[in-house]
Amino acid sequence: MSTELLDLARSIATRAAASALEARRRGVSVAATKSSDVDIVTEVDRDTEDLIRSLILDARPNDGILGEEGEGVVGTSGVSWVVDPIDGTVNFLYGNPAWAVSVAVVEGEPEPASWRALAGVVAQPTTGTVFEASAGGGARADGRELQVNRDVPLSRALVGTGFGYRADVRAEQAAIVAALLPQARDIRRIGSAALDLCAVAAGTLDAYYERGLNPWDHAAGALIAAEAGARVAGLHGAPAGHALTIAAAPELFGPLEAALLAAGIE
Ligand code: LIP
Repeated sequence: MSTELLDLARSIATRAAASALEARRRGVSVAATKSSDVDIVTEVDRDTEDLIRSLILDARPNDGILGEEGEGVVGTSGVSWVVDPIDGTVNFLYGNPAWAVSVAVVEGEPEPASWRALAGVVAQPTTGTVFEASAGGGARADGRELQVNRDVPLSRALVGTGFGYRADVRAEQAAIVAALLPQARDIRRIGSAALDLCAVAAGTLDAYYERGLNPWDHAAGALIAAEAGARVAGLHGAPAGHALTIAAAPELFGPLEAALLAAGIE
């Protein structure tokens, strides 16, 4: 089933990515704000999610859907789709290339703590790269097998992270990254959790962590990173999710988790 779902997810994500890229070229403006005046949504976010939803339900009318921009759909099939139509929305608005369409398929409720991820696709239209994975089927980018970087000590690790949209949250996150920075090779803030997780899978980052992610930010990228050999989890063995998502090779995960705890992450 995972292979068929991956094929459908790839078809939907790549079609949505092409539509979003074309809309970007026509010009983009802010349609509304959400948790703060810098947490923006564009009409392209909404239109792209509408396209993805219609393609899913045309193919699998009994599935559930959890998306960033629309109402949840409760399915009867036991399969749900977790969708971020434009991950890296601020990059999309500014014309920076680090944004992607993220489509994941999970078994069970669309809850990170309990779902079993079956397939995931992250399509980055600005580069044409399509990252994908199915449960037990490995991770690939444009047909190339992905593997995380191994045996990298924290002191030589290139670590990705991201920040929330509320100023009080960002102040707390700044203190954490300030404590981590002298312990790592360097920090990268790409601006898309989905692409951060795919970068760990591809070895263009050694590790990634972020607090405050929504299920749609990490659903597909977490499966891709895990299938490329990363350990993807929260603190103390918890599932990856809103509290914290860490992705790294198994031997780097522990030292990074310990450094984050020592920096005061909770
Ligand atoms: C984004 C995440 C990113 C995070 C941003 C934002 P969005 O999702 O992918 O990792 O740092 O603050 O939440 O809002 O572009 O879908």
